[in-house]
Amino acid sequence: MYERIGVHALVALGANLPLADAPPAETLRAALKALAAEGLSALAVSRFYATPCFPAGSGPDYVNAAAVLDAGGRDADSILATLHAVEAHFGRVREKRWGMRTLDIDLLALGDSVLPDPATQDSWRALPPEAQVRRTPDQLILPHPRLQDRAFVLVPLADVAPDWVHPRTGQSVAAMLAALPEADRAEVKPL
Ligand code: PH2
Ligand code: MG
Ligand code: MG
Repeated sequence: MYERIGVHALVALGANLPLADAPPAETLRAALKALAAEGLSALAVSRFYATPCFPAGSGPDYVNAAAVLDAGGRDADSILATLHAVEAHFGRVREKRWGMRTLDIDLLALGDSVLPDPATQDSWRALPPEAQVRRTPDQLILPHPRLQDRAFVLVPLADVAPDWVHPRTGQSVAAMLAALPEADRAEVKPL
């Protein structure tokens, strides 16, 4: 397993509903502790940001953050299972896609892995916006197919992994962020 030593998992965290009395930012901090307790320690954590809900008008503002986790040699399915377990612990009920949530943790990338294969990643990444609403992948796609589109993901990610390079496009996080409209970036505000 020597080849996996040092592989990092990039994750996005988000919440737009309080959990019991805890506001979203508190839930994100607790989730990072829970991930560490499950063997996924954060090597770096971004600032926390207030972001308008996407799609616009579909709910309260989110708090979003990103982290670099030490993957500890684990594969993507194992990491994903832990992310889902931590989401469940913090009250996430997986019902409505893009609905409101007390905690969402998305696996954005695992080193330079491309899953399930390059052609499939490319086709999901290239999906036009209308089709993105209608179609949901039934398997894990890495890097996350919408990574390059969303300021609420890229602004926090640029705090912790500006030099990570997308294995299919060759673009760094900093370059993907610079390619977004300034209006999108301006909506993502540090707490
Ligand atoms: N997550 C979603 C849907 N919409 N909007 C913002 N601002 N931040 C999110 O993390 C987010 C969203 C689905 O996971
Ligand atoms: Mg999610
Ligand atoms: Mg999400």
